[in-house]
Parts: sequence; C-alpha cells; structure tokens
Amino acid sequence: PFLQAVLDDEAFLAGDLSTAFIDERPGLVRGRESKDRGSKILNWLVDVTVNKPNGENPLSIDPRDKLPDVDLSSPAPAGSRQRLLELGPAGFARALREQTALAVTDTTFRDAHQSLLATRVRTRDLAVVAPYVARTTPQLLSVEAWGGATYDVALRFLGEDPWERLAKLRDALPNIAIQMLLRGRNTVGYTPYPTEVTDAFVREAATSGIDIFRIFDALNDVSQMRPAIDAVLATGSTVAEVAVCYTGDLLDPAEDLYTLDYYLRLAEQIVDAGAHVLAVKDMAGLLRPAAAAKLVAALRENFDVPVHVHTHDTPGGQLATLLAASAAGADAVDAASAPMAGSTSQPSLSSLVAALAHTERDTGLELRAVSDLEPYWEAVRHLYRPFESGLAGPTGRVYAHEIPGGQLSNLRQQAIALGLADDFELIEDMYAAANEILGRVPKVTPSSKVVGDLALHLAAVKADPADFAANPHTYDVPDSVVGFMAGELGDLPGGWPEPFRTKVLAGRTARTGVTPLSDDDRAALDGDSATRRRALNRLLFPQPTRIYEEQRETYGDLSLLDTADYLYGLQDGREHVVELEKGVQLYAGLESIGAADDKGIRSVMTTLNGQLRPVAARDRT
Ligand code: 3PY
Ligand code: ZN
Repeated sequence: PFLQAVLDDEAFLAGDLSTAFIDERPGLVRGRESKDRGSKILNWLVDVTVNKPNGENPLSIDPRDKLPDVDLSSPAPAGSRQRLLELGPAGFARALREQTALAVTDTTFRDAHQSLLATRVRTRDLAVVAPYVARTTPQLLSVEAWGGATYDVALRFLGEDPWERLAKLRDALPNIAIQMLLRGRNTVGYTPYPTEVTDAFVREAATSGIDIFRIFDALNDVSQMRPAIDAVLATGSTVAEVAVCYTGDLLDPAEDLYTLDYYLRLAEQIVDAGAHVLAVKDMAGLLRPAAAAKLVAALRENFDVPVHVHTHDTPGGQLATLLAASAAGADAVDAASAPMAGSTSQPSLSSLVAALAHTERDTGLELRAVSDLEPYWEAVRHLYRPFESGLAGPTGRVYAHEIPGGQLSNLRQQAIALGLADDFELIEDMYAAANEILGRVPKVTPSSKVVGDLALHLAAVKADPADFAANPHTYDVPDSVVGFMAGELGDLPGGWPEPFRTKVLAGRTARTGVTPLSDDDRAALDGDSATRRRALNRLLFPQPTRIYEEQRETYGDLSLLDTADYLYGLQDGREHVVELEKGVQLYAGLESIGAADDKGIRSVMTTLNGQLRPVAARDRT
C-alpha cells in the first residue's frame, strides 16, 4: 500500500521528487511507522519475557475490571479547579480558611506510591482512574499527582516523560486542583539550581496543569524557598502552599530546638514571603495528636492563612493526628486511598471520611464513592508487588530514628544490597546516630539522603559512631556528607556541629553554590514549551534523561503498554493488544523461546498481527 500510494500521488506522477515529498505526506509513512513502532515495542516485550526482571505477574486480572460503574460521558462536576479559576489563588485560600468542612487532598497519585511502591506507578494506571476520581470525588481540595520523586523516576525507570504525565492527568481531571511537591531551589532534584531553572520550571508546570505548589526546604530555610515562592506568585493563577518540615516532638520538655516557638518563627517568615497556604509537612509520622493540636491552633491564631497537615502513618496511629488537627481547626489534611494508605504512606482516606461523617467537619466526600475506588487501587498495588518496600506493619522505632516514609522503604532495599537485610535495626540505629552527628537536621529529600548515606557507611564499616564523630578525618567520609558540612544545602537550623564540621572539611574540597547556566541553556529555557521541557529534563536529570531518550529511541513509546505487559512481558497462549494510537492496534503473542546460543542470545518466536516473527534477545539472567 505504501508503494501504491506513492505511485498514485499526483506530485510523484508530475516528477516532483523533492525531499519534502514524504514530509508533506505524513499519511504515507504511517503504515511504515506503525510497523516500526510495533517492532520496537515487540523488542521490549521479548526482552522482558526472556529476562523476567520482575518475575511473574502476581495478578490474574486487569485492574481496569475493578473500576466502578460510572458514566464517563457525563461531564465532571465543578470542583476546586473551577473555584481557583474563579477566585484566584488569594481568594481560593481565603475560601479554604472560611469553610467548615475539612478539606482533603488525595495523595494516592504521588506520595502514596512514592512511599509504598518506590514511585513506580506508571502514567497509564493513574490516567485511567483519574476520570473516575473526577466524577466520584469532586469534593477533593486537590489531587497530589506530580513532583517529588515522580519526575526522576519517570525518566530513569519508566521510560516516560514526566510532562506527558502531567498533560494527561490535567485532561483527565478538569475539575480538581492538581498539586505538586516542589523541593524549593532543588525543584524536583537533589541539589540547588539557578533561579532561572526554578522560574522556568514553575512557569512550565503552571501552564501544563499544576494548580497548587507545595514548596519546602529540607533545612526549613526560607531564603532557599524564596525563588520558588516568588515564581509561583508570579504566575498569578496558582497557589503557593509553603511547608514547615516537622521533626522531633514539640511537647517534649527536653526539646530545645524544634519547639513551638521555632515553628511559629518559621511560619512568620513563610507568611511574610507571601504564602497563600501554610503546610505542616510531617515526613516521618512524628507529629503526635496533642502536638498537632497545639501547633495547628497556634498557627491559625497567629496567621490568617489556611493550614494544611501532611503526615505519614509509619508508627500506625496518624489518623488520630489528622483528627486532632481537624478538631484544632486545620483547614485541610492529606490522605490516600485505603489500599495505598497506611504504613509509610498517608492515613486511609476512607477512615478519615468515615471518622468525620455527620460531624461538623464532615469532609463532604461520600464514603461509598471513596471506597468504590479501592478495588482498583488494590489491584494496582498487587500489580506492582516487585516494588513493595517490605515493611510488614507499623513501627514505633520511627520515633527514635526519624526516617521519612519514602526513605524507609529505600533504605531497606539498600540494606539488602549491602548484605545487611537481616540487620536493618543496625541501619536504623546508625541513622539515628548519623542524625545526631550531623546536627539534628529535619530529614527530608535531600537532607535525608545525606543522613542515610552516613548511616549506610557507618553500618557497612561497622563503625562506632562516637569514634566517627570524634575522628572523621580517619574515615572515608561520604561525598554528600562533606558537601552538606560545606553548606551545599544551606545552613542548619541548630547551627553547625563543631568541631565535627571543621574536622570533616579540613583538607577536603567540596563543591558549593550552583553551576551557572550557559547561554544555550538560558535560550532553551526561554524557548517554546517543548524546548523548555527538554531543557528542564536535561538540566535537572542529565543521566536519567539520556536513559529515557535512549530507551525511547530503542523501544519507542513504552507508556503505550499495559503495566502487566510492560513489567512481565508476553505470556504463553495469550494475545497481547497494544494500542499504538486510536484505531491502530498491535497484536502480539508468544510461540516459543529458543535455547541461548554461546553468546547468550535466544531466538524467540512471536506473532505480530497474526504473522510469525522471530526476535533475537540477549539472555541476561
Ligand atoms: C520528596 O521530596 O519527594 C518527598 O516526598 C519529601 O517528603
Ligand atoms: Zn510525604
């Protein structure tokens, strides 16, 4: 058909064979392109089938079969997004402060899977449920769906462009505000970037669909958050929600750093910087109910902005904290769909909705609607089982080690890699010791990584923490610790730990300050949206972006694959359907896997659209 179409083309018959001939006739190459796209995707499927990097699919059903019965042709009812468009960010915040119902953010799309499933949930599985969320839980304040680690993981591990995820979710959630987690000057990375990067990132995120930016700095340094706050305020249309990172226990009489007064002074700087909303960000689940009540009441008494409480359920009872915060006047809280809740994730949304139903602070969400979405999320959670953190239940040890939810699961994986899987308590103890040595800092990305690096190092060399603290120059100090002591991430709330810092820095050079942008980078950030997105990916995550681009070149757009196919490959006797684009389907099947040759290559017989197709794949098992 391709040749025939060329032969029949009038320009061809007239002898016009300029190089633009094909470019001006995209329809001509579509057949060839989809065949090419088909071959590329088939190569991925065969590679996964041969190497089984994730084992066998633990799920025998398709999560989509578990979606509730909802008419998606009906428009989504107006919600927080329309409220924001109508009132503007300041008016939106004022309305939030004035409402009686407790407002709720659903974190299932970001923090929940970041904390439970190593951030691995793919765009496809989020985009498919989003229209149901839009129609059945339109009372939500927001859906936290972007930022944090999702950006890095999309590029590094999922073969996805994070910007495409945001665009798809925006389309699917026209009525609920989309919220992201922004790490201040580190944006979605781990080190500070020049202000131009923050500006371009915020501008692009705002035009691509973000309504609410939750901004934090790992060391609670407002000057480090200011460029991000200013960039959000400059959009004129999006909400700057700025966080105090909570650590310690403010009710403990022995606490002399992270006291109520410390948080109030911090909040004052945040409000002065122009925040529309104040967030209390409790990364590890350390905020106890009575402390939450005291903090929330004091914040609301001292400032006019609404207060939004975020916690992780690591110790197991954090619903009590949300309820205490609510009783003390908190305007909004975070929760996640029950199958994606609890443990290192947020408290369960249905337990929160049920707890407040028929009370003055009723969330307005329907318990039935919230729980009807649970079978889908439960199936999704099973589908991603290889990425489970392995935390069997709550842990009270978090009050001592203070490891944030998202990091606890990561550290378990790192402990396995170090051969310390059966001695995780050692790493927890070393983390607590590393925290003391480094000056009792709030622990959240990226400061938590520094503390974690030191903990792993101390555990690996079986160091005595007191000896390390006294004689760091006799140890191989991790680079991140040297950089941290040099002030790479800013100043510490409690001042520098001396003489430890001086000893660490003696004779060592550390990189501090941001690397300035080149003129080309600056021009790219000022370019059109596609150019800016590519530049941001490259500037924020050079190596993951290369991985992503190579993968896209080799295998095409893997986001088109169902997750079962993407993670587990082809199954004997099953026809796998891939929709390359609307109306263009690919049918792939597995016939046989041949023995590996002396170079480890297996010949795999597949079917592609009914035709036998041998594919060679390297066996790396
Ligand atoms: C992140 O920075 O990704 C976090 O979730 C911090 O809590
Ligand atoms: Zn969190």
